[in-house]
Amino acid sequence: MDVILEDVFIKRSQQKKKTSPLNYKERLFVLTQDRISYYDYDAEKGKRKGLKGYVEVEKIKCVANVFTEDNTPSDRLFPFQIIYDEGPLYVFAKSDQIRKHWVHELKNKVMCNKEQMQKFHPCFWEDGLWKCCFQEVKQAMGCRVLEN
Ligand code: 4IP
Repeated sequence: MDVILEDVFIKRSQQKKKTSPLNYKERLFVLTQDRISYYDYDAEKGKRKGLKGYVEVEKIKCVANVFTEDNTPSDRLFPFQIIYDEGPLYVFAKSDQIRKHWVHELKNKVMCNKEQMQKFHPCFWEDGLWKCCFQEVKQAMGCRVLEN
């Protein structure tokens, strides 16, 4: 499949299980026509290693920036979220320009998806609540209208 975009990002663990750890890993993200895939990455050799996960483009319901919190480490200043049925996948770009590029490209690709969200959460889901609206249910309806 042709590669549309490829960049090294930090990603937050999706915490699919209640017991999953909250951690951040450097991964190589590759956008193709159908999928966003992320791979383990050898930074020294600049080489792609094993596939760690992927999200199908047609399952994405929303793509948006996330509000950067105070005292954020310098490698996590440009977060964005890819929301699909599993919840949000949080990704951190190295610059605002790279983030803009990905968000723009992804928004274009998901524009015609069946399930789209009108509202989203502009802050992170963390420690069992949404930091924007303090709702304690992960599936809780977004608290801000998504602008395009
Ligand atoms: C893992 O932590 C990694 O962060 C995984 O990310 C992540 O999977 C796991 O989350 C999390 O438990 P450990 O390496 O310390 O085990 P990656 O796959 O990039 O290595 P996701 O789902 O975020 O890809 P859960 O929720 O899958 O358990």
